Amino acid sequence: MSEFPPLRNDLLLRAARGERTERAPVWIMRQAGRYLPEFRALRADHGFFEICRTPELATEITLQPIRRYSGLIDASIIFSDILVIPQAMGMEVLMNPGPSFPDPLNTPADVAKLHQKVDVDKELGYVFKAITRTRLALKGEVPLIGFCGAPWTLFAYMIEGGGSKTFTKAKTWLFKYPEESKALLLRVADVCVDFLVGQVKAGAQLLQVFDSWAGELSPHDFTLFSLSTLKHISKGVHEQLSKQGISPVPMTLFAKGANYALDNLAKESGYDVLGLDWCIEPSVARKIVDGKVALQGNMDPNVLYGGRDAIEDAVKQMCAEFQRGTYGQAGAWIANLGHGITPGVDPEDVRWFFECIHKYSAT
Ligand code: 1CP
Repeated sequence: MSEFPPLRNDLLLRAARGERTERAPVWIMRQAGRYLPEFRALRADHGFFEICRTPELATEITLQPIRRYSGLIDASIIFSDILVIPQAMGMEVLMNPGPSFPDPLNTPADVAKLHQKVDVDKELGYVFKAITRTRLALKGEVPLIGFCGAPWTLFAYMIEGGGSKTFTKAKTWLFKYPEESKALLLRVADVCVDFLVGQVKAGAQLLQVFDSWAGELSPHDFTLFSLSTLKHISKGVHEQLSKQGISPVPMTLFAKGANYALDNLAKESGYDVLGLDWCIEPSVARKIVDGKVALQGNMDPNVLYGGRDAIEDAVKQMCAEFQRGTYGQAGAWIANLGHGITPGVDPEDVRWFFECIHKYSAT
């Protein structure tokens, strides 16, 4: 492992470990992205996956929001995509402008087309290089988050061949081929474990798993098809790190739309932080998780289109709700949006969001 400069802002890591902090650490999902003119300028000259695969470019883009919002932002997240795992398993993925798979998995027989074993150092070593490079370039200003997609969300892309409104193809697999589906989900989960462990070895200081399509499943099917693989990941990462004598890092699960599962996730998923979307009141979430985990979230990203007053009101409300709790580790909160930031937002309104979090979350 490389030697890295000492961390100067550990708010995120303290909150993730359940500590109540002097103010809420804040970052934004998809903070390096199309709403930033400096991102669009660089992206104009380079393909999406070209950036992901070129450590210099991935580092540069990861640092863009850190430079722009220096002193206001408390975490960086490595620039990459959840779809690098299907690529590592042997699938072709294009970005035009959303993700598309020319050759998706139509039936269980197509699983034979995937690589039998995935050597993450060989297939995803470019992410590890980008992480080490970024961690050095950050000079300890803020911690660096590594991430991957959750098996169910990746499975859905691999079968649908892109985004979907109905998830008909992926769900056909679940209900027509449940055993084959579970086997594929587990294969993806094993790659997730190796990939996340590699990211920690490369320098990631917290890991987030994105189950963006969790809310498409019924509570029963989430338990059956997603939860077991999410647990497999948290357990596998902890076991592998401990076997290799490496200290564990906090893990966050963002299971969008799965607020019905919060109780279960807090009790037995093995994650330190649960990300919330905006469809649950923070005070209700606090009560459900009862101090067992820290929470992250959850302003509706669209409030950022509403102007300064709307942003200030929403942040004030969110801070009051997250901090009202009297349950266990009530103050362990990482401020964020309830999903990724969208392309049309004014970067100066994002600055205002950060400033409001600093002001209203101070205890
Ligand atoms: O052309 C472009 O520049 C594409 C825009 C873009 C960007 C900036 C995509 C395509 N991915 C990303 C980066 C990205 N994706 C990050 C970078 C780090 C950061 O947060 O700053 C991260 C964490 C992701 C994760 C990701 N990719 C998720 C999970 C989070 C979420 O938003 O739910 C998902 C679902 C994807 C798939 C994906 N990649 C890109 C798009 C437009 C999508 C979603 C498409 C869809 O709705 O199906």
